[in-house]
Amino acid sequence: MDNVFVRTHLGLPDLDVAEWTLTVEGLVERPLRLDLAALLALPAEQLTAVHECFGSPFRPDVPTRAVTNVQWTGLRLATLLDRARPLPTARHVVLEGADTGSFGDEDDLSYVKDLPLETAHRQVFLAHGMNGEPLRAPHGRPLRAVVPRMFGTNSVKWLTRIVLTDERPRHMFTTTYYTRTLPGDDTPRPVREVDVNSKILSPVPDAELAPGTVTFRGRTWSTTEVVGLDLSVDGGPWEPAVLDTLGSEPTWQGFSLRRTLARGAHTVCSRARDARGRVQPPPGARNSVHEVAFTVR
Ligand SMILES: Nc1nc2c(c(=O)[nH]1)N[C@H]1C(S)=C(S)[C@@H](COP(=O)(O)O)O[C@H]1N2
Ligand SMILES: [Mo]
Repeated sequence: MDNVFVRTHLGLPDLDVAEWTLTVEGLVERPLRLDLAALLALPAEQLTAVHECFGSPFRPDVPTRAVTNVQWTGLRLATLLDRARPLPTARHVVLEGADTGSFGDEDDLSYVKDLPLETAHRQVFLAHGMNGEPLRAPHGRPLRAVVPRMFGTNSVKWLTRIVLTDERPRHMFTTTYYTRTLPGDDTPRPVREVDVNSKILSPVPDAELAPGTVTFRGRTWSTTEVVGLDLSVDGGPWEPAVLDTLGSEPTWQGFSLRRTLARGAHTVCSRARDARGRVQPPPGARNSVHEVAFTVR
């Protein structure tokens, strides 16, 4: 098994790849239907991007930090949209997966997400490969959407239908759940762009370290480049860590800092600041500063 987390709302679909097709329909001049061979025949591109689960839509303020970096292989949705030729009335792109089932108090649901046409055209990637292998079933075989810089919930797996519409679809996973009101806003908006966030990977929580120098390491990510990553040891002042710059791809960024610490119990907190000036908030938000407790023997 790979180490990438798996999230499903309706369970895995019973999907026969040989029978599977993808359609592009709705407000388009030329509806398309493609099988996997047709998609694999198109020139393949790579995309490396941070992949983060928003967490439970019932508890939007709980930090989960289920996050990784993935190298995807596939093609840009734009290639298919350009072929299908959206009509001037098309404003939204609806992505639908093959999984069906019950969620909350509704039955016979499928997994549906939507994006503004312009955003979908610019950003959505259609992946048939993941970390150098064909996509595995739990991750959406044979084809899934990937929306870089947006929460994983937007990256529809087992993609079967792409529908262009003039209005947003009202649905469990578009307008009922996965909406939130951000600080400074008074309207609930769909859960899309990721928050500025960070995760300390070393030491792991409750680690018992040998005496000497401790190297703190972790990852940080946002919708734009993270330009500052500060650590605070034992509640002390924030100190800048060494931070990797962002390359050309929408990946996470590494950080590290070495410190010599006395024996005993310690804590370390990480706080990221991005190029838009957004800073991780104190505890209580889903992207609050990350704290890890550990001991030096
Ligand atoms: N069809 C479908 N796509 C889906 C989901 C789902 O339940 N069904 N879950 C979403 C959520 S909430 C996340 S975080 C990502 C997780 O992708 P992964 O399981 O490959 O890590 O898939 C998204 N795409
Ligand atoms: Mo998720």
